[in-house]
Amino acid sequence: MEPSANIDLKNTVTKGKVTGLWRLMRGYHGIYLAAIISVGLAALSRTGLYVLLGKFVDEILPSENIRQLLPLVVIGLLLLALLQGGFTFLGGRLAAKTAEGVARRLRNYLYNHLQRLSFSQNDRLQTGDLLQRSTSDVDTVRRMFAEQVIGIGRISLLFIVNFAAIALIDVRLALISVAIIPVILGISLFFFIKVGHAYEVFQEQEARLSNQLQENLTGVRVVKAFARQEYEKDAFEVENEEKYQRGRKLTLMHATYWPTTDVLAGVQMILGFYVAAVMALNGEITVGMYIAYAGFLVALIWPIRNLGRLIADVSTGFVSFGRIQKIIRLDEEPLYEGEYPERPLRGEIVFDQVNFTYEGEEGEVLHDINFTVRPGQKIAIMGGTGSGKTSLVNLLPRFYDYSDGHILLDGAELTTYSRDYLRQQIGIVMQEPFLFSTTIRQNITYGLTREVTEEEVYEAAKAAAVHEVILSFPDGYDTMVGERGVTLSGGQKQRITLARTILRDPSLLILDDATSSVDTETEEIIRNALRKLMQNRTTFLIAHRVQSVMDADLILVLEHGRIIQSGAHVELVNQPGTYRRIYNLQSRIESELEAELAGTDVISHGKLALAEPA
Ligand code: DGT
Ligand code: MG
Repeated sequence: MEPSANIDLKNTVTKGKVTGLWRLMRGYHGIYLAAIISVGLAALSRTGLYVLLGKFVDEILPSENIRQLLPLVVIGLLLLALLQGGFTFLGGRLAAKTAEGVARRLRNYLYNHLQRLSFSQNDRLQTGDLLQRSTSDVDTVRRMFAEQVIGIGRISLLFIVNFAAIALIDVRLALISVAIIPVILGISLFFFIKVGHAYEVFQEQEARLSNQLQENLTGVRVVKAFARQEYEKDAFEVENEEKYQRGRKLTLMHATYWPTTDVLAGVQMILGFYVAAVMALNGEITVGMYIAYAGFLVALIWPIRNLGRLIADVSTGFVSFGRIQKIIRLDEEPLYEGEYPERPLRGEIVFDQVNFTYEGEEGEVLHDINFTVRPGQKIAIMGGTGSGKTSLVNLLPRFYDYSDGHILLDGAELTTYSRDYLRQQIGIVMQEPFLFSTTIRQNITYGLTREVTEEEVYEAAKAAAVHEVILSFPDGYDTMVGERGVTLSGGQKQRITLARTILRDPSLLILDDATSSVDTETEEIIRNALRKLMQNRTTFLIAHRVQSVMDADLILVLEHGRIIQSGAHVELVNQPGTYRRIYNLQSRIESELEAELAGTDVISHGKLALAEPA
């Protein structure tokens, strides 16, 4: 039976590293044990082969039945050789099965886990780092099971079996045969730990280099615009030189290690052969024993040189596993915890002395926010950059939870609703539009839980004033977006994400600067189309143009996380304050612009001149 690909790792592998790895192997323990037993049997078969060879020389060769026995011996030797090969193969297969299974488990888990991290956790993580941990670190753990642990098992078993076989011939000979081995092992351990460090700095440099390359490729327009090609080329050469130096050092270390241990292993072998030969001459051991001994000795010494490498690699496997554990330990956002009412949201919202601070940061981003929204109302939020507009609306789908005060949604505290429900009910057009590298249609229908007709998709696109644009692309709605497709302008992206949200037909709508990248005329079209959509639907609208917010039921003006003004347009323009100032400024620019376009020369005074007078 295949062990399950998905297990909940959260509560199992976050303990110690050894317990973690052990539990990660759930379902594979038997398979891995079988792998190690196979490897042991392979070692025994090899030893058996030399035992038989020794017996052949000592007992069968001198016997009178040599002619009858010879075929049997040959068959026996062949069989043992086959067994050795077969068991080695089986051990490798079983170890690989375990390694691949464990790696698949880790990858599956990490993928799901990363998707479920809370927003605040995501803010702190770096994409590159996460990628590294879910690919290269997982691979290091995979290799630990596929190659290193099984390799250490193989070498240890070979050592034990062959040492025992030599000891059965003669204990003194056995001791002499391993005299230099502690030295070889010591050097090997020392070397591979050093190599491990050198490899690490080499890898770091490689990462730096590819980072630089990637940044230069994505930022190639900026590099060219600032005529910095030469500078970037030099900077790259410096880093590349560093990588060359580190790579050379690494190669040099290897070039020293293998010949050194070759000599030491050679000395050990000569020592063994010499002592055994003397013993054979003195009649202490037979010629057959000598031949068998030669076979045992080779299997005892050569693999030892690799043991240090395997042990050092296992330690990097542990480091990688520790890095993965750190990610697994991060808390997931409990998406389904809380109420999931059957009915859609009505959209009545009360903010009552709400304060908000980003987790792990100093300083409140929102202070003492109070306002009330009746179902179906339109609330506009204005305010300078960084004043907290996005932070405020992000509280509603519970991307972040407020620190103090209350938010009542349809009469119940916001935090009693499940996040899943809120995100199904609330449609949000985010400030930074994001599209996936797939077709425009799939981008618009993304995340829908119901079937939609082609007609509905078109309607949504029309409401977002992007239908015509999409039709002008060669493949229409099937046009690919991103690197292998069309490159969209900021405003086009924004309108496609707007269509995506419109199609979801949410009970509560949030438009975070949803028309910031479109021209005034297109904005006007969108505004008219949205008017129908916003009817009877509570809508939050973040905008910078007074034109967009004028007809809102309630306008909130934010400054440094506080509401400094609130009310309808008529109230606000009739009181001194930020709103009136913005209103006057924007009206003036607009009328001057209109005058300019009409050809009247009223602009020549001062800074506001938008064009050279004719
Ligand atoms: P905008 O979009 O430039 O017009 O500005 P707002 O009004 O949407 O500002 P907002 O809410 O994005 O930022 C308010 C403050 O909160 C600002 O000091 C930056 C900080 N902030 C925004 N997003 C995050 C976040 O995800 N994590 C942390 N720690 N701070 C954030
Ligand atoms: Mg914002």
